[in-house]
Amino acid sequence: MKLEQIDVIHLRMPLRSPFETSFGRSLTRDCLLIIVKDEGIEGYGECVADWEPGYSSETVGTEWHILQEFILPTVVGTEIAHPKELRKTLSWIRGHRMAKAGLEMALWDLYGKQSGQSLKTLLGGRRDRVEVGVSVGIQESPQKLVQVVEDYLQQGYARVKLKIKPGRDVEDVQAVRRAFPTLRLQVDANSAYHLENAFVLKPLDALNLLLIEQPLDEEDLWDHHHLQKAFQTPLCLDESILSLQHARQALEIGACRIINIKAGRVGGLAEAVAIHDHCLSKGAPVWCGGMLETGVGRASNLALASLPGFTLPGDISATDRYYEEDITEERFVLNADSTIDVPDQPGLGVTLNHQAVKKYQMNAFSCRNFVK
Ligand code: NPQ
Ligand code: MG
Repeated sequence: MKLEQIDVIHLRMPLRSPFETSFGRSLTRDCLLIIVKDEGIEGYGECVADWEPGYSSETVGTEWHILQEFILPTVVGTEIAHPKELRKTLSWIRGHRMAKAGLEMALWDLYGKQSGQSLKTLLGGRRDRVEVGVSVGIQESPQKLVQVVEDYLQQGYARVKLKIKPGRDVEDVQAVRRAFPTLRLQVDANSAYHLENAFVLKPLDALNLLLIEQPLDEEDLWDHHHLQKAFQTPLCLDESILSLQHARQALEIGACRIINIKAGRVGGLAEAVAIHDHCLSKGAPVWCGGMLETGVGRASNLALASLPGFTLPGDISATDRYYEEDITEERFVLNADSTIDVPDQPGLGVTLNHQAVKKYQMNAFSCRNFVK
């Protein structure tokens, strides 16, 4: 692949309903759409950084800066034989995994289109459809939460994740558990607790949850070990796991028993597959996290989740969970058995709705190779 031109487009998409987590309430979702061009073929990638640094220190602003000043000048005009090569080419740039992952996704899409293979095939995926669940934001009351969950169950979701925060935890989860005694249920605190106050969550241990996701700070790996010792329910790490090394160390010290894999958070699909392979060899379940992706990132998540070690349902909901209109022509729909079909066309298997891209575009820049 010769990367003759790379475009970066900052998009701001309206959410169908506000999404509240322990770090705030969102009415819109930002992302960077990355388009690589080689001999008339385009590859699409999505950088999942948000406008605000609530989930991660990486934002639209920081990733825009790193892409424009460092990542794109490093790769534009160069020959890249395979997307897996990108990691080494960019290793001199510290951090900024979401920007690197966004570009890498575009290279996987381009490589798949040029070689006539789907991303699923390229990554070693086995399934044609993957089990999915829905992530439910914090609501105004436990009663309202039960209603919202019931609505998602009626739509066909068979696994539900509840967002929790201090003051809105045990009571909310108990209400949902009472209403749906056999529902596959899990919770996500997005780093909102410290070891000192996390024991208020102890009653969750009696609610037969699949897992408790990221209760403590991203950097508190050792405190997660202390907490896991005190809980029967498996802890699952999300924000803490930025690489294969982190995943290996977290499992070794017993900081968690399950890992949430997001390609954006760990620097790309190649690293995500490496974490998957390691966890599979250690018998640790993994599942595919979600970042409110557009159809571009959603297609990538579906391909990743089709690998054999993804044994728990992913946070890969149908398009209409988040967006009335998407930037891809394809919309992803929920099957009756709480699965979504994995795209099987070359690359990501999606086409852009250029009108929608224009509509949601905030800003854009191009990086071109002028040397012939
Ligand atoms: C998580 N995702 O697992 C993330 C959190 C997250 C599906 O729960 C805007 C608003 C951007 C909310 C990015 C899910 C977000 C957001 C990530 C939530 O932790
Ligand atoms: Mg999470």
